[in-house]
Amino acid sequence: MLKLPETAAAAAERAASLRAELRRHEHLYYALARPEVSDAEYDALSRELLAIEERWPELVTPDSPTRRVGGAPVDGLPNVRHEVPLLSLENAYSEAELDAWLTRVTDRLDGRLPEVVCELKIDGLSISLVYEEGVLVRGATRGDGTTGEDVTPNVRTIRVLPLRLPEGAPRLLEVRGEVYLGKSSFQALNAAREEAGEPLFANPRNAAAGSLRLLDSRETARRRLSVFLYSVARWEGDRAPATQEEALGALARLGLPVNPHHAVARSGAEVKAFLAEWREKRHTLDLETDGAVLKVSPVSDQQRLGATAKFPRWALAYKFPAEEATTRVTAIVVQVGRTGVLTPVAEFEPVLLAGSTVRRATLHNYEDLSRKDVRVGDTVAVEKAGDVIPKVTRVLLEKRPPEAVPFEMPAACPECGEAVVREEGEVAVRCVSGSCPAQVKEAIRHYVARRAMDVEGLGEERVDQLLAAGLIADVAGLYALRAEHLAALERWGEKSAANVLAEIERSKEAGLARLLFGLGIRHVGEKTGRLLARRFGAMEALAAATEEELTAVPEIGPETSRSVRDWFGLPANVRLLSKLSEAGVRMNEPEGAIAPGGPLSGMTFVLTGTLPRRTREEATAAIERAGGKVSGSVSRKTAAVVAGEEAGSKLEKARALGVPVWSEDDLERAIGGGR
Ligand code: 0OX
Repeated sequence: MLKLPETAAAAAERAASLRAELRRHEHLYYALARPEVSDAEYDALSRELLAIEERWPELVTPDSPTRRVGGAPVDGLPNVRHEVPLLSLENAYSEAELDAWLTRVTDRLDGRLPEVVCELKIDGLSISLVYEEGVLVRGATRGDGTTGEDVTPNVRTIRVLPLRLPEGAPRLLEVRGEVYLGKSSFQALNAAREEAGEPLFANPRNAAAGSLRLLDSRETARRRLSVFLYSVARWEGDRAPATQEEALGALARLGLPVNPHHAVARSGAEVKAFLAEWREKRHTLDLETDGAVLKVSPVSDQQRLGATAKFPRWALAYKFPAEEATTRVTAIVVQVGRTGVLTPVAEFEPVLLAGSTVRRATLHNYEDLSRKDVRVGDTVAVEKAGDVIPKVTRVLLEKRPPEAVPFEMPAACPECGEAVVREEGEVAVRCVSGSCPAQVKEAIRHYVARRAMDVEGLGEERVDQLLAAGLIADVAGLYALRAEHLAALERWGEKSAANVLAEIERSKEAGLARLLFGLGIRHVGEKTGRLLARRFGAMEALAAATEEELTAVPEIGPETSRSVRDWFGLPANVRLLSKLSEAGVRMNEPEGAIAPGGPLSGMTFVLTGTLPRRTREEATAAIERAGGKVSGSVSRKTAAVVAGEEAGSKLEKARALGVPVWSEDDLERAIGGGR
């Protein structure tokens, strides 16, 4: 049972601290995709806050995390109002909570437990689809349950989803379901992102959410999203289903994808048998499930039970307990990443966890490690909660051998032996040596990535080969490679050697913006690379810029400015730039690429819909090269809204404000024809 604070003052203090804690976890989960606690731990905090707010209503604040049902819609995608709101589900984490729900349902239905449909709960992202006269006309995310985001063009790219229903479909059908990414597609997507030097998704759920909410549906189409539909929100037409069981059957008959793993239970025991069956078996599926959703089947009983402010009373999400196993730590090794950050990793005796054998788990950083005080020889609990990445949750202190000593982070980099540093206010310990082999490899991979210098044909394996053969020691080494060196390597032929050399040659013209991104300067991503290139025009001017001049560039903060200054302050980096320049790598933007006084200078544009020829990124780059800016929202100051097919509310807003609407051709003419 929850223990409430004794006094109102203590309650106020506890509520404030719970709110701060919940917000921090929300940020970690939604914004950073790096949750520190399981859903169950989050819910426990949330329930405690709710209990305090119920007992002391005067403590409720309108922005309390308990007042919010889901993520608020973000800028960029048009909003849509849901005709029938999407409620959330009440969670149960134990058999006792499940029993309490079964009892509540039974009591409210005069002592009778109706049939309960048990469905595996897919860990994805809720979606609402509308079919009018059998045609898919709208797909929307859940948003806050009342207003979601219009993702129709993206939903249309999901292959398993029919765009048109067969004869006999109801006049109007609104169905709800879950968009997800299969485990294998998730792994393939992350592998490709790694290859391209792009940040990885933490788990399939985040990858699915990120993919569905892209502004460019062509990119969504490449992501192999799937969907399972599980409920009827509106059915206008004959033969509306009278039970959840019939609804699933009707959806399947209309050709809509329905999860085949569901069952009808006629008693609490049958519900539990379903849960027991799937607790382990779920790991054999190619999708992530974190529990089961139990639904009172007859619609008439659903209506009698009704809903609370947040949840339908007739449905419950039963979450499987986080998978936990215990094992012994055999070693703690320290890995060095591209940015030089040292990450401690626990290696342990192989153990079966959530359907796969795990041998190691990240300990995140030194702070995390010392807080948990994990030592070699310790027996630890390892958990895999929703995430694919296992983590060490705690040490079983009673099993600690007497000789176990606290782990110390090395003072020198395990890869290159140089001293490591820990910057003030940062948890990360890093190696700052520019010649550290671990960093060199990652630096090269980042440099050749598609969005940086775009050298095709140099994947991880080939970079490893070049390094092992001693053919390159830094990115400048790429430009000294010769065909005969490459052709002599295993699995390379003359043709692939020639192709890669041509790509390397071509990369010399990539221009300053890409080069800055490719150099891997901390805090300089693609966009910052473009901003700096536009402001300074040439590497020399940037190298000479003071921190104040850098901070004066709109959207460049003090952290980035300092990092850029620090980077140019290291002699090894200056030497690297001279080598690149001597090799013929362009140190400014190609002629006319970025025009401070360009044809669009001082003008802000908003893009909406799908343009016929350019992706959103390409259009943005073209506008920026011509001196213009791109913003996410329309205002009176917007120079023009560039609209393509499927343009949404931004187009309406532009018309309402009298902002000019351009086609891609209009944009082309304004820029002067160049891409
Ligand atoms: C899932 C899932 C989620 C609609 C009616 C009550 C809640 N993640 O698999 N939600 C629902 O049902 C909603 N069913 C599911 N299977």
